[in-house]
Amino acid sequence: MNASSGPPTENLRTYKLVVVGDGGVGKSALTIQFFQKMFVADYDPTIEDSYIQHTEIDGEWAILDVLDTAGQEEFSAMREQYMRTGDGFLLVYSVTDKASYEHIHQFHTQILRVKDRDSYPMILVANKVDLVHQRKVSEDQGKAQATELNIPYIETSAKDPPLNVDAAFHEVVRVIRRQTPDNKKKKKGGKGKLKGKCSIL
Ligand SMILES: Nc1nc2c(ncn2[C@@H]2O[C@H](COP(=O)(O)OP(=O)(O)O)[C@@H](O)[C@H]2O)c(=O)[nH]1
Ligand SMILES: [Mg+2]
Repeated sequence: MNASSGPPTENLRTYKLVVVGDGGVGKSALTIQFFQKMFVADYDPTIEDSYIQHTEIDGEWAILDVLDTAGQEEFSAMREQYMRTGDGFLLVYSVTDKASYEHIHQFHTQILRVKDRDSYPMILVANKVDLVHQRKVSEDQGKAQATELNIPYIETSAKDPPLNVDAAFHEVVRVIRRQTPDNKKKKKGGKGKLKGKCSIL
């Protein structure tokens, strides 16, 4: 029997979340702040690791299985593999690094291509907003890109005191939960894609 407090142990849905973005934007700092409630100033940039935790989101317990990605090889089999298995994605850039902001659409495009879908649960995460004097990407620019990609936007800081770190992870789970069977449909009319479309005469 379970004790009355704490998460239930049965029938919990597991959400596989993947944190993507350029190197140095704070993917590991956000992930470790979420799981271990501490800020790591210098986490090895080459370590790719996953973390699992029971979490209650909007009164409903879930298992969050989060992959903190690392590495730059854009078209590696590794990257496609984690994109295939993710249920939801945090697209992270740093507000101090314009290039990381500009690279977001590439991650977005690649995820949709790997998933063969028109949309997929993702959120745009503008990290390092504590560094106000080094800021290169404004809130308006962040929101504009989120609107263009049709995904939610959130500003975070992984540094203590953390800002919106839990909120970012929880929001992706909400987006996954809100998926309707209709927007789970595969991409329609993709050019050159004939699979499953042969008609039987
Ligand atoms: N000031 C500040 N520094 C951050 C923040 N997030 C990460 N950093 C720092 O930025 C550097 C890169 O972070 P890291 O998490 O390793 O980036 P990753 O390569 O995307 O995993 C490290 O020195 C972090 O301490 C943040 O929100 N605010
Ligand atoms: Mg890292």
